[in-house]
Amino acid sequence: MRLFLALVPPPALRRWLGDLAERARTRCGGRRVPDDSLHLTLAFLGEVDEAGADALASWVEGLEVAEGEWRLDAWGCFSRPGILWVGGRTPDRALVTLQASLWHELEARGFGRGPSHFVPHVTLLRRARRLETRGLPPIELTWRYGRLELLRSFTENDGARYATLARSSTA
Ligand code: 2AM
Repeated sequence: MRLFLALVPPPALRRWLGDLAERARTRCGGRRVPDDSLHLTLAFLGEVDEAGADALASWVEGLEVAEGEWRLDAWGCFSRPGILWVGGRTPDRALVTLQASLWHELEARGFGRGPSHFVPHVTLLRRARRLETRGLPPIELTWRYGRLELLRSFTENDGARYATLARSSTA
């Protein structure tokens, strides 16, 4: 099964992000990530077997993530495959530290190395036809987080869907 570790936005923020995604879609085209699939990927793990998934779930349930506030104030894009996202003007230091500490542990668990450059972002559109961030509305949002999730990705006809396998503890 395809697994990844992510932060999932609280409901009110999810609605704001969904609204931004719709406004971006009318301008840029492409496919909107459904509101209930919005997330910030911290570590993409790829294919993991059932025993590996169980071990990861136990680990995640025992983790305590320091609470933080992520300021979302910038649009960005990755040219392939037409990804339009929201994130911070500069990578948030607390998130970069969290991502690095997760990968430190994942490496010890045999998951290889994490990406050399981590750009915290929330993907709003995939396969955008017009990858242009000028003219999109200004963003000023705060994401208060304190829990991460182990998610499983399923590919369906209309895109990916995610299911939560485990959540970290609250501090
Ligand atoms: P992104 O949308 O935040 O960019 C679940 O599949 C998530 O893992 C995706 O939303 C994507 O993050 C990230 N992902 C998918 N495939 C990946 C890959 N091959 N390498 C790194 N991250 C990937």
